Amino acid sequence: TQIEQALRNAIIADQVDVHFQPIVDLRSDTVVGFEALARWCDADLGYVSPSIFVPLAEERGFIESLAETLLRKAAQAALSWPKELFLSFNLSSAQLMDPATSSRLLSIISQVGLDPRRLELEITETAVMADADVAQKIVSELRAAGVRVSLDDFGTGQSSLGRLRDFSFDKVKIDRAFVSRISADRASEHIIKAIVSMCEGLELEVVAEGIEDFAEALKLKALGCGMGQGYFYGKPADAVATMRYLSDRY
Ligand code: G
Ligand code: G
Ligand code: MN
Ligand code: NA
Repeated sequence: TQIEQALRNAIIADQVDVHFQPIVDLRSDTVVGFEALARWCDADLGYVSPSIFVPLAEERGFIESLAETLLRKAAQAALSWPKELFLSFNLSSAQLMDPATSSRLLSIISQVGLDPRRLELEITETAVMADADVAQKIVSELRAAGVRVSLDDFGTGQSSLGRLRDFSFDKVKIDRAFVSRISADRASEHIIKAIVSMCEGLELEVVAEGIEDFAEALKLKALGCGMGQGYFYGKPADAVATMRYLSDRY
């Protein structure tokens, strides 16, 4: 198809870019890391969302080369940030089904020179479910190397609390569906409160995604949520704008 060919060309021509969105410690209001988000704007097709082209790349078997390009770029950008900031990178389902993923990712960051302890990988439950044994092996290999792993989009999809028991994660990212409704309905507030309390017991860090205004930020702090991310703190921006964002703050 046209989009598939265009994406292949864009990967070869190094035209798929990576943007960064700040993740903030809500207790101190300081930036602690950035999530890398793939961005592709084609000359003919215009802006194409990663929710379209990531699944396409998986389906057509070139997610590996796409992910490698993106991680390399993201890790390179992270080298120029203050060194305590982490880089959070999304893993796709296909990557979590491939036993070679952990060594591949570790070799990329080692080539670039990024400390594995500064890398965090975001995985969704849907991705874990495809082949739980392989996913578990990948996660434990990465964690053994010092990489942290977070469970993304928590609370949506077929969330099973058993997953939190059987898998070793470092962090849970509460899906923005709950955050966006925190001011409107009490149910979302109770659910977030329960997730925060459960994560305290399990010694997992919690990030609230999709914080869009001050009122939401205040509410999440009051609920004891440790970290936040969303347009209120910063929209995804390219590497140059990200450096500017950081130099305004540090
Ligand atoms: O940035 P945006 O909201 O458009 O992202 C849409 C979806 O694409 C999100 O679910 C996000 O996690 C996913 N996504 C963005 N960048 C990447 C990437 O580099 N790899 C993978 N696997 N998913 C990504
Ligand atoms: O699935 P994942 O959590 O990785 O998706 C991240 C996506 O959420 C990114 O594409 C990003 O553009 C989007 N996003 C981040 N912050 C906000 C926000 O405050 N509001 C909305 N609507 N989307 C956000
Ligand atoms: Mn994510
Ligand atoms: Na998410």
